Amino acid sequence: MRQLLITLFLVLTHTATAEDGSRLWHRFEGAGTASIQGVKCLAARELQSNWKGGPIVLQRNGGLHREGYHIATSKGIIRISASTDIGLLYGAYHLLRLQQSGNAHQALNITERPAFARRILNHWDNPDGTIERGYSGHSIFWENASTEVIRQYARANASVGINGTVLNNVNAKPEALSRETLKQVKTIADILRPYGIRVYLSVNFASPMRLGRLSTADPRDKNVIRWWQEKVKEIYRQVPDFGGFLVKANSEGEPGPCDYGRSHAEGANMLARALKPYHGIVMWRTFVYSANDDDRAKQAYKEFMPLDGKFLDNVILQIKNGPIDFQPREPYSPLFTGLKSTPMMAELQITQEYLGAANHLAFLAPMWTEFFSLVKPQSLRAIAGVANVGNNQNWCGHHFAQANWYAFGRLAWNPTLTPETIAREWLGQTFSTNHDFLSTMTDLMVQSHETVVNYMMPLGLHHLFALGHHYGPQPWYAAPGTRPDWTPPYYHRADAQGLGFNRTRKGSDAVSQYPQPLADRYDNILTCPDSYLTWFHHVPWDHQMKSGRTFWDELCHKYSAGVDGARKMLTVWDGMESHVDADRFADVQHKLRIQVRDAEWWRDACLLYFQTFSHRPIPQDMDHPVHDLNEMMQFRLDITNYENPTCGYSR
Ligand code: GCV
Repeated sequence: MRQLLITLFLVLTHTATAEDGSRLWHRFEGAGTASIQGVKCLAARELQSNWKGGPIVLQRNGGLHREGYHIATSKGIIRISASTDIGLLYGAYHLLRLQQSGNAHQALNITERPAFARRILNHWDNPDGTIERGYSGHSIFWENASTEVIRQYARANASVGINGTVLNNVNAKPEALSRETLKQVKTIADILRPYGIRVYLSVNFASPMRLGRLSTADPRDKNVIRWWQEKVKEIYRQVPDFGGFLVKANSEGEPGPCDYGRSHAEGANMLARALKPYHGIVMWRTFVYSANDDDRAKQAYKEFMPLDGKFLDNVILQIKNGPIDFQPREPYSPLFTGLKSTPMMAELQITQEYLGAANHLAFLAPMWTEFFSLVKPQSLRAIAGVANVGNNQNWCGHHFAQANWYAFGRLAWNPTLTPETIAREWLGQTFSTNHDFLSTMTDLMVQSHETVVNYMMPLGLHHLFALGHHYGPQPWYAAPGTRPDWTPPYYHRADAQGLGFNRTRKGSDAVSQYPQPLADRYDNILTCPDSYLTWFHHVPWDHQMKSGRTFWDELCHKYSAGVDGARKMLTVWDGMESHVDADRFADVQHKLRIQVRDAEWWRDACLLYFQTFSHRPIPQDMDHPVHDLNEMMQFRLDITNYENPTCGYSR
């Protein structure tokens, strides 16, 4: 009974018509009115229900890419052609997107195909329903899963071209491969399949021991090899189009091949051989670091470059966008330009682990297009995004966090889209097509990421977060006994001379992992971009910046600009009331107020703390801190509930 009630609740919360954000960007009002002819498929049904324009014909065209489509208007009829049902579905969603964003009136002649073959969400969902770094309730897959909610999830993904999903946390429990779990995996796969989405699983490398009761998980052991072959066979019996495995090995305490003196390549290849007969792949993560190295930023490169060319062709190395860990801004991971003979995929983080969780408005398309401006999409085989989806009414915890799910899908389909285009499309479908609303809010969204970087960690600063929750600032945190690379001073290195990690040739030499001319550019303090300055340099407090200010003054101005930017977002939103329904208006306003307060908290904590090293005054022409350092250092950052707006402020 309880199960039934919970399921009913979940369905209702995700399908209600109240303005709670549950409809995402699919806010089709009223029934479809058009004549839809041709191929009978899901695309036809979607158009039948929602398209309000002229007649449409769906037709086959075997010459098009498997997932591509062509849309053309001729004599008042729109024709969508594709070689598969999925191509037709993507074409239908393209048309509906044009309709919802007010752009369906002109004659159409559109040909599309995706840039990446695999466009995958990674869910860090645990079997008990909790989500690691999730800020939007519990998992929609595990514990009280609802078929209708999963179907709506599939539809949302398909509408932006996402075609794969890893259902469980990379910190994987061996039980992810139990018979019981695989039954649920089959159920989910059956719901997702009509939407062109394949399922993948994260696996624990020690599963043969913990689940299969073997005495080892050594990838050279015959019994281990057989165990994986049998397990893979069992999976494909249930899910014939299963995508493959995602593996976090020998990272943050997870088991892996190095436990047996074997390399990452040996471990990955053993799994890849088991998957090969079924066309499955292994996505092997490069997120590795140890406490003993002089510079965490260099470690993945050092460990994986010697293995270049040693992986089988159905292994893809999954590399986080930056060399450390999804910081608000990082230079790209040098593995992307270093590896020459190994398939690679980028891992982006949609969930805002380091960007204000579900409390801050931070549109991430600008960060991701910045990444694509340096890492050529053609060099990548696939793309993954760590999902921000949970069972909260609005799916993502913040109405504007939905835009990051949307943007990930759109960029995975076409990484040359601009943040402006994506923001405008999303706003038009989600809120209003009013011209003033669209132009004002597009600007706000596009600037929001820089605003957050400014009030959290400008000028290349990184990892100033409190240990554990990664929400608020604790640049001073260095409790005795804590691993140095888990404390902020390891990264900022503040002292009487200046601030920042010296990664130049005279320092840790991380710059040399980049190709020329970038290595030289980053190595020289005069040519290094301001945005990466303290990432690569220990910058003297009086260093002359390009702006003419000293470094200390520039730092103060950046923090101040961040707070001003957050305040401006709130003011701009306040002016949008007439364009937005009352519920979502109030929700967003409430979150923006938290964001302003958090921005002040970041500015004050960081500047007051760094001032104890710089011994320089905060410039007169900017707002001065409203807190006092001792007071800030006593705040208890007890964030167990990210929806609690007082988080970070309790003593
Ligand atoms: C899933 C960071 C996060 C962890 C995460 C890890 C990873 O360290 O804080 O929660 O674990 O990255 O990406 O594996």
